[in-house]
Amino acid sequence: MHTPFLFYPHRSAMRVPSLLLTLFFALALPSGHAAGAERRYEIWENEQAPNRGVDWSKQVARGGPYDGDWESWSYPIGNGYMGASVFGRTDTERIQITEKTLHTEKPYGWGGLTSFAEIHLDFNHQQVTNYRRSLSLNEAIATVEYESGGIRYQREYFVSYPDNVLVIRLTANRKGMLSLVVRPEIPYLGREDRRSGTVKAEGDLLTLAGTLPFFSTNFEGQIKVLNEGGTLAADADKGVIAVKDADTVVLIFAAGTNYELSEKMFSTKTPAEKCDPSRFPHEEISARVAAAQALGFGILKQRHLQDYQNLFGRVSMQLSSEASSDPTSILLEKYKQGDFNVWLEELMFHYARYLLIASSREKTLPSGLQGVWSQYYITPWSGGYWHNINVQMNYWGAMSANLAETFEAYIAYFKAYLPEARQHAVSYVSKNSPDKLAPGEDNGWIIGTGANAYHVSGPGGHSGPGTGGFTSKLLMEYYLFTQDRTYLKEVAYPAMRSMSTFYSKALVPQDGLLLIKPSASPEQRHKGEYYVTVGCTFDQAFVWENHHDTLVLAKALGEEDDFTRKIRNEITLLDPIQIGASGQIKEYREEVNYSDIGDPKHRHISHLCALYPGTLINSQNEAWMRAASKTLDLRGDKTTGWAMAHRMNVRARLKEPAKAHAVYRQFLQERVAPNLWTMHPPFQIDGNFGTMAGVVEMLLQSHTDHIEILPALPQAWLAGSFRGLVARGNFVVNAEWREGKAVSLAITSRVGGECRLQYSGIEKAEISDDAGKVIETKRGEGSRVAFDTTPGSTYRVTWK
Ligand code: FUC
Repeated sequence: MHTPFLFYPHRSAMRVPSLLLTLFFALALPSGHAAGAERRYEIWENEQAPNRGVDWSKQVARGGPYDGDWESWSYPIGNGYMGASVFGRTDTERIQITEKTLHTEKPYGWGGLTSFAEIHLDFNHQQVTNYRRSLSLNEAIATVEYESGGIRYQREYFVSYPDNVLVIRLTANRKGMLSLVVRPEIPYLGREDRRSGTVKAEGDLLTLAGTLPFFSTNFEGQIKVLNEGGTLAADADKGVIAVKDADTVVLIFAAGTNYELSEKMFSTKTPAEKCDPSRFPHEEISARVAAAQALGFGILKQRHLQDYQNLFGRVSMQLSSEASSDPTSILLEKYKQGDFNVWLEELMFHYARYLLIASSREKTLPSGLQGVWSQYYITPWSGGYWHNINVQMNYWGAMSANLAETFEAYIAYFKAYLPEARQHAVSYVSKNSPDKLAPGEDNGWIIGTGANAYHVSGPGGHSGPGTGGFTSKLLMEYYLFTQDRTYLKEVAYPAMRSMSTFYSKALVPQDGLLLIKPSASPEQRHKGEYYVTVGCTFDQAFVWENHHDTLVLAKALGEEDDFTRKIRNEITLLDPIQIGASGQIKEYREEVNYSDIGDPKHRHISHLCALYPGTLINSQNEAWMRAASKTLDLRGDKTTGWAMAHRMNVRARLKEPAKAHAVYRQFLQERVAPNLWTMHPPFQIDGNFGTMAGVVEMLLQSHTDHIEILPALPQAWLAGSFRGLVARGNFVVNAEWREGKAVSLAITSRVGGECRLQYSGIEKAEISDDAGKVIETKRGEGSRVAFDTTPGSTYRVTWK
């Protein structure tokens, strides 16, 4: 057992205005980089996405219907509130819309995401040449261009976050050549969930509106059709608008429901009482469409770019690669055949940053199992927030990839479900440790595995209450990365402390220790049944993590009381990590040899959560590190998408670059579709986000009390650079390396505090401040130095 690490000094963490930050980054660019010389990333094809329709006969993880063309070929755009999947077709274009709050009952009876709308654009362009469709990651804009009948047609699509609308602009290179029918559809009408709705066409407006009775969700979408030149004809009976002979057409689409994120959503037990049936989103959507129309296409696009690029432009990362000239599907196919083009490894990283921005923003709900994209009637696993790894993985890289704002969606969600999670704690304690229930007082909070916009489950079944610590870890990380003192006081410390309160009550004395009972390592089975036990590593380790983090935060706030003393004692009685006879980290206390209990190749590696995302297993304990490595060797990499992503992060923390890179390669070969969505299978976005975190973890680590540069750099990435990655303590790191060695390194301190760096040879380097003055540093153990920083200043390392 080692003592809690001392983390960063306390400083005010007021947000630094983005303009200033941009300036810091520009100034902090390592030599050899020119500002503005960013790489262009896009996914593209010179073929349309196929659209063969859905296959009802294929069940996908309790959801359906399956649509392989949507899953593999459509291009996703989104703004956190809604997502659109664009096919880029020339006969009939298909744009499938998802809005995060529209849920049906199934698959579990507590709600699941369901498709919101399909927008068809009938062009009837059958013969086309010079076709190209693309999704620019630098701009978050999808484009389609082609020629037909001697005319060149172009389309642009984006979903604006600031204006919360989908915008599509259609142009042709000759006036009066644009004719199409805009034909929206409410999907899955007439099915057993009894959703009702109509599509109305009037003037230049199409309105889709209806109700999904399960949660009394009233929904509405509006499409404004704005033509320059030509004519519009609304067909009220068919619910379509025909555009004839226009020069340019702009479509503005807004969507919404009467859902309101609040405590009531989770505490109300009668589903039909969750939304207010007397509230309709009509006026709000009309206002949004009107506001967007008033801005006009040019300004909408400018506002979209400004918003998006402020986030996406913060980071650059180049590995030893050159842009490929192959269409994405060919690049991927070649990679699968063994042409390991590093460009794809780099592109995937940036694509995940794109997807995170597109699926999770402040004031939206968090990114779900499929982000913000679901064409399904019943989305696999409800499209929900699965708290035994999936939703956490969605945010593992958010902070280090300089997108902490995207996690604000989860913080708001957390605040809304917290009262219900407190009820879950009361139920759990009443049932399992009734003598510890403190009526009317805080019994802590706990969340189980399944959750979504309308529901959070309590713990139990196949996953033990470690799911709570797994979740609170994210709340902790947000503080460690941002150093936001207000958040620390108002959210992080109360949340961590209250989770510790729950754990303190859930621990049961046994054999001189304190153990979680009942306890379960997520989804592991023994002899066909979920295996429920006492004190499995997953549960014990997350109690350790949460107690430890609570103590770190208490120290940051200068708090010390009976409760902190109590958990400081408890932490010594957890015995969370044990090494077994095969040299493995035991998953269970009662296990002797590896896989005595459970599936030896199980996708979950829950006992290694103590290494990633946890910190309990770290390089201060080499025996544990060796055992963790051995465990992974035994478990193997033949597994599902997100499970490979977890292995990649664990290998990075073990500083096993070759193995981390090997599992990333295998993931790219086996679990990626041509639109670069990643497959469990089916499509789950956690694999995209988990590997993004993995790439950062190979280049930069800061989970102990030092920032480590290039901790797990594989052979294939021997030269490269990154700019804008973030280390805990809110230090922005830029680095460039050649032949595996850093040649430049600059750290921008956002909030001040002591910066502690570890890198081979750094003790012999000079570190200078903004004025170019060499600063004093303190030598640490081995290749470590520490120095004080001033908020906003950049420190450059010069190798001697
Ligand atoms: C967890 C995983 C499954 C799947 C589901 C959504 O239960 O064990 O593999 O990812 O979440």
